[in-house]
Amino acid sequence: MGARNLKIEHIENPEFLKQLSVDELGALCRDIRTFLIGSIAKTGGHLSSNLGAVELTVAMHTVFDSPKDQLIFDVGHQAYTHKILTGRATQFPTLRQTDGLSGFLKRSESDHDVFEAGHSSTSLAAGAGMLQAKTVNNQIGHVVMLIGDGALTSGAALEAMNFMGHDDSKHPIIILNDNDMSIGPNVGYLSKVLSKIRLRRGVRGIRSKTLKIIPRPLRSITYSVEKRIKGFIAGQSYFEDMGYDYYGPLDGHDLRTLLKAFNVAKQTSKPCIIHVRTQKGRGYAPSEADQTGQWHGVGSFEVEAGTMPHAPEDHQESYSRAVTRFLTAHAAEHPDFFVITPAMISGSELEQFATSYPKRLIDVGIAEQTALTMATGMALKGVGVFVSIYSTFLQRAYDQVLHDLARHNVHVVLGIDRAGLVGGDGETHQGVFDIPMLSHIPNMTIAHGKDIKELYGLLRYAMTVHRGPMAVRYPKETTPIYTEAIEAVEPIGPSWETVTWGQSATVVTFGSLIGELTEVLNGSDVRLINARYIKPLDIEMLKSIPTDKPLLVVEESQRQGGLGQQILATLATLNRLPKVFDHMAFDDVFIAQGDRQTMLKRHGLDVMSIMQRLESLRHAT
Ligand SMILES: Cc1ncc(C[n+]2csc(CCOP(=O)(O)OP(=O)(O)O)c2C)c(N)n1
Repeated sequence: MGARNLKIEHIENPEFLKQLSVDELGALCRDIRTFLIGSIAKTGGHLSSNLGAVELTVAMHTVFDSPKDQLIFDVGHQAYTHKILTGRATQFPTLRQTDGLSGFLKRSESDHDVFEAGHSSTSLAAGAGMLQAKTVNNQIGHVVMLIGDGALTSGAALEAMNFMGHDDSKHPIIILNDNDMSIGPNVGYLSKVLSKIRLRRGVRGIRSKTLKIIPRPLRSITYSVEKRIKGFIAGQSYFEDMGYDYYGPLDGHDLRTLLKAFNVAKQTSKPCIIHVRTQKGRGYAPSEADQTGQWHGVGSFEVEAGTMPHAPEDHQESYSRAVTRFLTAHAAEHPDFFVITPAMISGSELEQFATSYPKRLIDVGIAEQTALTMATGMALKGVGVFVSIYSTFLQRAYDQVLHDLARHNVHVVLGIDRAGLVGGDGETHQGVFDIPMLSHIPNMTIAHGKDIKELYGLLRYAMTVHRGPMAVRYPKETTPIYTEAIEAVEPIGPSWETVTWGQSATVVTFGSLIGELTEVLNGSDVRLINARYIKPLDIEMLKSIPTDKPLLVVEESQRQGGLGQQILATLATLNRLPKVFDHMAFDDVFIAQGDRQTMLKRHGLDVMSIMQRLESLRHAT
C-alpha cells in the first residue's frame, strides 16, 4: 500500500490528505486506481470516467475543505474516488446493487455528497444556487463544480455558465474535466473550441514571434488584435468572453499542477474555469484504448484478459441492438431516413447503423431538447426521423415533445429505450415516467410490444403507416434474436390483443409482463389482454370487459397518470365501471437501484404478487 501505509478501506474522511506530500498523494492515486479496477471488475460500474478523475478528485479534496466547501460532481458517475476519500471504500462490493452503494452521489450516504445527479449537466446550475444561498448563509464555503466536456455541451450547463459569468461578486470555481470524450467521441463546436485551446502553447510561440517583428509603440495595439486572433485560434476567449478567469489547459494527472491551480482558484474572487486535460480510462490498457465508449459503463469483467463475460447468451441480444437492426433494414429501403441520438450511440447500441449509414446517424451531444426540436424541423420538411432516446432522458425534452413535435403533429418516431426498470443506475434512470408524461399530450401515440416480433410490427406501423408522432417503448432486457426477414414483418396498428381467454376476471397489461403472466394464466379462466397500445386505448376491447367480474390493470410504470387510471376514467365515461377494479403499478415513488425482479417484488409487481392480488379480487366478487 502507498501513502503512509494507509489502507484504502481504512479511509474515513479526506482530512488526512492535507498531511501528505505530493509523492504520497501520488502513491495514494496509484492505490485508488488499482482498487477501482479490481472492484469494478467484480461489480460493474462507470469504469473509464472514474479512472480518468482520480488525481483530480484527490487534488480537490486536498485543497478544498469538504463538506463546508461544496464539491459538486456533474452526473456523479465519476465520483468513486470521492466515495473512497469520504469513507465508503468498504461498501464497494455492493456498488449499484440492491440496497448497496449508489453509483452516483447520494445525500443519504454522506454529508460530503452535497448534490445528487444521474442526469448530466446540472452541476453548474446547482452551484449557482449554492452561491446564491451563500449570500445569506455563512456556513457555505467555496463552491466547486466538476463538469466533463461532454456534459458541458448541454444547454442546461451552458445556461448556468452564462448566468454565473455575469456576476463578478460571486466566485464559482468550475473545473472542466476535458477528456475529449462524452461516452464516445464528443461532438459539436464546443469540442472544437476545446481542441483549439489545447494548442495554446503553440499559440504562445506565435505571439512572441509576432512581437519581435513589430515596432515597440505598435505592440500594445497589436497585442489586443493578436488577443482576438489568439482567441480565434485558441478558442480561449470563449470562456474569458463569458466572464471567467481561465486557467489551462492543465495536465489533469499531474498532482503538483492541479494543487497549484486549485490553490490559485481558491484565492481569486472572480468566476473562474480551470480547464484540465485527462485521459478517460487511464491506468487500464483496454479502457485507455477505447474510442467508442465500450468501457464507459461496464458489467463485471476479467481484468487480465480485458474481456466482459456478461455479453448476452447465444441467440439473444439486447432490445436496443434488435431495434438497431430494424432501423438499419429500414434505412436500406428509405434513403431519406435519419436517426438522431443525444450522445448515446454506444448506450443505445446504434453502432451497426453508424457503420452502415454514418451520414444518417446524427449525434447531437447531450442535448435531448435539441434532438426533439431538430427532429420536428426535419419532419416538417418531409424527412423520415427516428429519435433513439432513453425513457429517463426524454424527461429533459418534455416541452419539445409537447410544443414542437406534438403540436406540429409531425411524423417522428420516438424509440424509447430503457422503458421500465433499469437495474443498477437506480432512481435517476428508471424508465417509469414516460407513460404519464406522454399520455396527456394531444396527437401522441404510445406503443409497447410484448416481444421482439410485436415490437417490430409496432415499429413497422410507426415508420410506414402512421402519420404523426409515435413513441415505441422497449425495455433494458435481452430477447431471442429475430431470425426471420425483418423487412417482411407486418405492421401492427392501434389495437389490443386477447392473449388468454377466461370468464372469471380480466387482467390488462403490456410489455414483458405479458410473457410472464401468460405462463401462469394459461388455462386459468382469466382473460389476459395485451394493451400494446397505451394510447390510444382500444375502446371496443374495453367495452367487451364484463363489469360484474374483477378487472386488474398491471403496469411497470408510475400509477399516477398511468394506463390504469386512463382505463378507469374511460370506463367511467362509457358507463362501464367494473364492480371490482384494481391497479398495480409503482405508487408515487422513486424506485431505488436493484435488479428488476427484486424491485418488482419489492413494489408488489412480481408474478406471485399479481396472482395473489387477482385471487383476492376474485374472492371479493
Ligand atoms: C441528460 C443526460 N443525458 C445522457 C446521459 C448519459 N451520460 C452519462 S455520462 C455521459 C457522458 C458524459 O461525458 P463527460 O461529461 O465528458 O464525462 P466523462 O464521462 O467523459 O468523464 C452521458 C452521455 C446522462 N447521464 N444525462
